Amino acid sequence: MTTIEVSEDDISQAKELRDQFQRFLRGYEFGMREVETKISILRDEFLHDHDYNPIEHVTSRLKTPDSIVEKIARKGIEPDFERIRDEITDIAGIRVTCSFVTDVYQLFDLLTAQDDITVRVVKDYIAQPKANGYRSLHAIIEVPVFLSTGQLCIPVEVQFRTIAMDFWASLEHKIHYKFQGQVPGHLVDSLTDAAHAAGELDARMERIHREAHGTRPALPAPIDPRIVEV
Ligand code: 0O2
Repeated sequence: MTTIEVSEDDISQAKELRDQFQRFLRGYEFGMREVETKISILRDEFLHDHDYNPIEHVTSRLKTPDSIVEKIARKGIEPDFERIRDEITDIAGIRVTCSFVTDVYQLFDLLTAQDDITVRVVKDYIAQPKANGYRSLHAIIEVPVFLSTGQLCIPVEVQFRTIAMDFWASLEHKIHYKFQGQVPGHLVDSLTDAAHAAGELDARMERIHREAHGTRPALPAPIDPRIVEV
């Protein structure tokens, strides 16, 4: 058996690195909370002032340290906090599930038009679905977080989707995981068909909703032009 000598210095350096990493991740947790609050305020305001709730549910998650390390290695990123903040933009992730496609775009517009939000990237997989049929509107936004030590600008990935898109993505994710990415061709085809059916269902449900309730009050137009990158 080989023994490894670990000096006091090594231990204190490892502890310092661990503390820095925990501080780094806390910034993301705070940024995520800021964005969650914004979304929850929009939801409450809608409910009270328009008697309508455009949001079905909101979930959020912080990437685990293991998953961050795996992505650093996969993307060949220098293990430096600033580089990681620049290159890994989905450490904090929020998923907003809406009833209808118009709600998806309205919420996106209302959130990204806020003065303290900077939009870094938008990927509109609803306008241009992925080849497998995946649909959702993704935005990487930056939100300021005010700490005792100063201000941080935290990137948060927000995915907006409908219930039908969420149902599809959840099943596709499970199948992808079960087959470790090697999904048999017939299942890939079935999933793509199901994605088209989900898209048609979204359109039908929205038509029925409009017929039943009429057009909802017009909401403000987006202030910032969209940065679209797919
Ligand atoms: P998790 O656990 O949801 O976070 P990158 O993030 O840079 O590696 P990319 O392709 O630039 O990859 O990002 P993109 O297109 O914005 O998509 C990233 C996230 O969108 C994924 O996160 C999924 O949540 C979701 N997503 C994208 N494509 C698909 C798809 O085909 N099926 C499903 N079910 N979800 C998808 P993660 O990190 O994969 O997982």
